[in-house]
Amino acid sequence: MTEAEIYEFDLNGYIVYRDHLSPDHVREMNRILDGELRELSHWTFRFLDRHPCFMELMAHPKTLGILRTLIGEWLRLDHAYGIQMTREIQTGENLHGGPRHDQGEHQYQWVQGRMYNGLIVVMYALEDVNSGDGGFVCVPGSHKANVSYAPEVDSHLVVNPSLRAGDMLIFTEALVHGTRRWNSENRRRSLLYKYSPGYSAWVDAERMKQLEPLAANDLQRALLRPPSVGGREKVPFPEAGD
Ligand SMILES: O=C(O)CCC(=O)C(=O)O
Repeated sequence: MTEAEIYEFDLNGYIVYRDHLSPDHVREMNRILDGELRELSHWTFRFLDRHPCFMELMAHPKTLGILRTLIGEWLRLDHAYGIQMTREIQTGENLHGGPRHDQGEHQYQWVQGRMYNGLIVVMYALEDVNSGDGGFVCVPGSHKANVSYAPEVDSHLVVNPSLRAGDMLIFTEALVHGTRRWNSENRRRSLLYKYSPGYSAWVDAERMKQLEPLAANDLQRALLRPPSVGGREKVPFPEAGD
């Protein structure tokens, strides 16, 4: 991450990388998902096991380079799911997360000149989101809030970032964030990959075991390792992600 990117993430608790995925890449993933999700009626869906391209995206070199700054050398994939929203497929509006939430797992700290994060979410937009469409919302800067106060989801403190298909939004779960009703004629479709430090887990790591046979190389296998400290090797980061 550049100094400017670190400044932005530190300030807001989230950052958007524009045009992170090419239009062809987005088109191909949408084509695969269109074939897979015909009967979708719930706003979330599983996708990692639907095509090898999603395991490859888990290990996207440039994304891993950013995560290396945010989480460190021993990171792991904690879990992943997709979100699809339309006027018909909705979820309850909510805000959640925040510093020290979930038994202290949601954390954001600076010690000796570098940052430490707990669970980090990488959200790839596969469709455009205009501000006001709804979907992902957050309270910028709330990952550093010192007052235990929960704003309402329609508070003036809440923002609804606009995204173009191919953009990547990264946020810490220590940020107060959530979902607003989807208001657009177009659908929302996002892929969420959630990464943890190597020592911790948010979901039951047993659940991720079933994905291990899908790993196509050492890097993917390393990212799917269950949490531990002792004997853990660093992630073999690809060069383009340095
Ligand atoms: O993207 C959204 O609508 C909400 C995501 C969320 O709440 C989460 O990742 O914890």
